[in-house]
Amino acid sequence: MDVDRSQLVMVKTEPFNAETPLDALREPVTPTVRHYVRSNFSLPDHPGTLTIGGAVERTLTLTLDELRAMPATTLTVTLECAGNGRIGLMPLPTGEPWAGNAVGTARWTGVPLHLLLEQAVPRADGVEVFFGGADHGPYKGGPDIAFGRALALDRARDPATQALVAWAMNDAPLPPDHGAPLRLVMPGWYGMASVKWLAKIEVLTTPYEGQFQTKSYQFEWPDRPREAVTTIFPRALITDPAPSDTLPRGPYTVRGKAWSGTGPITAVEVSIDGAGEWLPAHVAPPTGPYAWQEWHFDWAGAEPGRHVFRARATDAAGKCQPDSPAWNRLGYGNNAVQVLAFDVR
Ligand SMILES: Nc1nc2c(c(=O)[nH]1)N[C@H]1C(S)=C(S)[C@@H](COP(=O)(O)O)O[C@H]1N2
Ligand SMILES: [Mo]
Repeated sequence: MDVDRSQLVMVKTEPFNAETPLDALREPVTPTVRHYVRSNFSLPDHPGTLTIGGAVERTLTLTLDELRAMPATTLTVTLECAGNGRIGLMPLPTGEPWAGNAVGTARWTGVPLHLLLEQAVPRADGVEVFFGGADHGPYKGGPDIAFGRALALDRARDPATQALVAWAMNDAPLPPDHGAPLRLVMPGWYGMASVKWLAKIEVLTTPYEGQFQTKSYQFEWPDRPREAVTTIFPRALITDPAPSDTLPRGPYTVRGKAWSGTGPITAVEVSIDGAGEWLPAHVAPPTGPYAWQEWHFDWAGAEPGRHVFRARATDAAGKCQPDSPAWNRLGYGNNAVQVLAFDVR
């Protein structure tokens, strides 16, 4: 299958990491070739089957055709990398220097995870479910390791989690960069939980302690105990104007997207030139439980010169965005309010 990487904003060529271009973020669903890519290793060969084993009554090995023949669900999901916005942290943590657009929304189609687990029948001593990717390589000068993540068994088997073993993205087979031929999609969680090139599901009787579970994707706060990275924090993104745009004098409609893993978004507010109060923007109703929402603000316009917009989102859980990022050693979860400068001429 061809890999078209020409329409992304490059962060690293190998392994390939790239952001969604801003104009693609104006669309309700991100076109596949413009959806950000985050990979820890080079593109792997996938065995072409999915094995479900470990602490189960029935070990299953399913072919792609068998998976495609099972009842499928389609869910529109906003995926964001936990490292998105890392370059806003000072001092700059190690890790990919993501600006702010390692986010995208796609329609994912696949088998609900709970149906697969029900077929395998987890044993009573199961505590977690491990998801193994086919990708691997030497990691940070150490030995060869593979990408893998685990979820609590109760969460993985709960239909309300709405996790999918997806075989289609935007109504077409998954492309190589997004996990062909199979991936997990864990709605509402930062992207690391959505294991690509999924080859193996294993019910575990003890907690998984691999690199990408207990060392990466941890908030290491300077002033309080570490926490695992899980659900996406609320964020409002301004998609129009673009940074450093020059706008004509007169009224202008500011537009953007807002999302949260504990959504829906209940309010977006805008601040202009830091003056006065935050003003309410119009927020569109959610199109699904895990998809971003569009918002806009009708602005009367301003005098010629440089101006600054800020936008902030509040979600159904009452979570809001901080004015400045909460620094953590590995640079995750920067959902500080965006500050966007532009000119009026
Ligand atoms: N097997 C595997 N799955 C993976 C990764 C990876 O490196 N290997 N990266 C994760 C991270 S950190 C993110 S943000 C998402 C990105 O998904 P995308 O490339 O389809 O946008 O994939 C996740 N799944
Ligand atoms: Mo990520």
